Amino acid sequence: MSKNDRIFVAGHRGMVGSAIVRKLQEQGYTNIVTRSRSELDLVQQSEMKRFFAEESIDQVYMAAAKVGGILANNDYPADFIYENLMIEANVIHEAWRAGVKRMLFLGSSCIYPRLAPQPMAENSLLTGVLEATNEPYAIAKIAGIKLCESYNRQYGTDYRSVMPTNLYGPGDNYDAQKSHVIPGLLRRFHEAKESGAPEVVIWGTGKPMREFLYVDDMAEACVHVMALDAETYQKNTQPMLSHINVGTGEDITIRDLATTIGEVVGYSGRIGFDTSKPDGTPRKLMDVGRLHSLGWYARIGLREGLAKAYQDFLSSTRR
Ligand code: GFB
Repeated sequence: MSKNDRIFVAGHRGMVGSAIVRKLQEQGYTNIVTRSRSELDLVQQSEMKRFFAEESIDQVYMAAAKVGGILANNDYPADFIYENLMIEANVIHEAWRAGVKRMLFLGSSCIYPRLAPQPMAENSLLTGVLEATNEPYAIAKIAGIKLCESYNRQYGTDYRSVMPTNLYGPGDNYDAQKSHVIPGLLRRFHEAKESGAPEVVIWGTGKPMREFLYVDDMAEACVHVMALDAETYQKNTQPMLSHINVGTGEDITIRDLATTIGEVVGYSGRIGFDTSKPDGTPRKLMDVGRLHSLGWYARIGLREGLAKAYQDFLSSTRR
């Protein structure tokens, strides 16, 4: 792999894709190819075929996906499974057809069984029942891993997969309903501070535990994994268990997360709980041993990351 490779970052306008583009530029990669949705619809196979035939791409980062928080996953299951399956199948198949040798597919920690032993190791995949609120999304992401592995086994490609824990940071979706917990709570605590509201109500019981990774750390892990030589990647994975977890190895209750967000935002009122909303998986802490043995560790702590994310939220309200 060379710094002059033509690298297609699919989903470069999203939180993760834009962080990967920033990280590649920072590390001296000079030939990054991006397309907006209006220029290239990844759901359309014919468009993907034309794109790869014309562009001579060497590497692909698959950061394009339909994503959302617990309620969005629960409310729009058809969109989540259809769009993600189509994007993965089109990008992976057409990249292979055009001779792309190396790819990085990005999945999610929700691929693991709802009650997987904690921390969740890569070999927990397909050992139990998935969490109901995001099963369609998880099935699509599992299909993405299996697409990569199948093309590797049958055609000798070098398609890798990383499974990030819950991500947050600049470029997040701050929608009150459809977002993940951190952007949703940054908005709610900020608005409560501004209006002087005595209480912020968070969803569920506050008892579930989650692990959070700042998106710039995730981008750095992605570039690190892609830059490994093929022998090292293969030595640390297995042909049919080829994905690598990405996380911090530490988790926190949603209640403590809310308290920390309140402190970062500067809100001093009460926290209430709306238990009519789902809790989702009780816990999903990543086993990051495989990644550590490959030489990568997370660097940005939660409080530091939340402070940066809050600044991004504030500037998004001015954009
Ligand atoms: O971030 P979140 O939607 O992702 O929710 P999941 C995490 C936890 O925070 C759940 C609670 O227990 C929520 O009930 N929570 C409390 C809130 N207040 C809020 C709020 O205002 N907004 C949100 N969104 N949650 C998603 C999956 O699950 O995680 C996706 O649905 C994906 O498939 C993603 O894997 C990373 O961790 O529960």
